[in-house]
Amino acid sequence: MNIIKGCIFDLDGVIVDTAKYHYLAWKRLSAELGFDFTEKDNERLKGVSRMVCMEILVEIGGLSLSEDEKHFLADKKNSWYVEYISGMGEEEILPGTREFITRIKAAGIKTALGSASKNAGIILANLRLLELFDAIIDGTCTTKAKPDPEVFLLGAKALNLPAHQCVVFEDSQAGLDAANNAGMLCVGVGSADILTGTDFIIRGFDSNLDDILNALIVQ
Ligand code: B16
Ligand code: MG
Repeated sequence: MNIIKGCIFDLDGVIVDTAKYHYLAWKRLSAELGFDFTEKDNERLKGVSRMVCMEILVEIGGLSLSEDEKHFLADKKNSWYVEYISGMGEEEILPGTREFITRIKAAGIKTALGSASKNAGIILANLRLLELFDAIIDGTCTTKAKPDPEVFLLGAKALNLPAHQCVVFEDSQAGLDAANNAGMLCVGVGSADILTGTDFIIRGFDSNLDDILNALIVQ
């Protein structure tokens, strides 16, 4: 009996490390605004939407900005980010990821992307991964940021599956909270010292995932 019929993957931190490009662009913006933005600060931006990131930056910099100014600055950051990711290629796919998704598809499992990024389409196209997903739910389809479950519930709907038959792969705490809020199983991608509320935890897709596959899918 198969328990899980759909896998929903986060993008940044699960399929590819775009966090480094987000960091460069937010750091460039903060430098222009006259304050420092550290890698530790960048951790707070993982998995959350662009405008939530902007609010966090405003807090870190102690800024007082109008809504229009925040949107203007977030657009500026995004134009730099898009410039940085334009050179990405297949070599930046995190090790084992393509092979894992190919393997579960061959086992009859449906696949969806569940990302907060409005740039997910460009990134997947650059990585030549678009064809591996049955559905793509990204920041252009959602109105609520993780930890709201919207992105994953839309993913399950697009796959025509109930939430309890889906498992989410996520690297951010906001994303894991979103998966739990959606009533889905979740696999944390990262360290058990940092991530909480996971059903399973993996370091990445280059490790031996047979136990997890057996537990979730092949029973
Ligand atoms: P964009 P994910 C998220 O991607 C990133 O983790 C987060 O840092 C970023 O702010 C968000 O996408 C929005 O990205 O500015 O490209 O729309 O982890 O949900 O795949
Ligand atoms: Mg992520």
